Amino acid sequence: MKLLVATNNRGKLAEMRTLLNLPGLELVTPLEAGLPADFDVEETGTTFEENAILKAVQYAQATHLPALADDSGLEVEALDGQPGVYSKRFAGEDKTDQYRIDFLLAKLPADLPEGALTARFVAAVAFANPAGEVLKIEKGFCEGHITRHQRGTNGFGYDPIFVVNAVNRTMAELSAAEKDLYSHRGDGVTRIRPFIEQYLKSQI
Ligand code: ITT
Repeated sequence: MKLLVATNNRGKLAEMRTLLNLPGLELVTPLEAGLPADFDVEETGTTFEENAILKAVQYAQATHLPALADDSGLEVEALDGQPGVYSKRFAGEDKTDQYRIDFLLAKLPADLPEGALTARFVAAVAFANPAGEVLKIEKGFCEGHITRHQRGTNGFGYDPIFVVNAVNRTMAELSAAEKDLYSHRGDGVTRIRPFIEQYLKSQI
């Protein structure tokens, strides 16, 4: 069965490939499914779930393939949960990951010690059938805190400034396999994977 990975984000796509390495499942990118390179879904929701559903539905309808979408972001307690669903756009449109990191660090209250900069990564993953009906949605989390001294070069996005509490290393210092084990995306996809396996069996 073909499954469209409904994302334009290369980092997410690479992680999804490992997390969804299931016998009989062929992962297809939007380009491979014939969508134009500028195909995009307007993320008008105010929650991760709403945006994941918007993406899963519109990508499935556009390709007539089952689609899995991820909407994710970073919630920083000292910033009242920002940037949250606006993690990509928070610092303005079309910025680099480094620009977004610097922008976020500049917003942190100067008096808070690093250990108090509690944060978490959140991912909502939604599965839609080829008719664009959402059949399953799950959420995943990763608890940690922000460091003002970025470390590591793996991963993408805010990974270099997010310290994973469980291992006391930044997400960007983790190998790909370690990130899958601890990350919000790993958590969310692991939760939805049994459903995808079941759906796959029902299609044979
Ligand atoms: P798609 O909508 O095409 O999937 P996107 O990058 O626009 O790609 P989102 O709207 O879900 O995805 O925005 C998520 C942003 O949150 C992403 O661009 C990163 O800045 C950040 N983010 C999400 N997951 C992350 C991770 O695992 N590591 C670091 N940053 C992450």
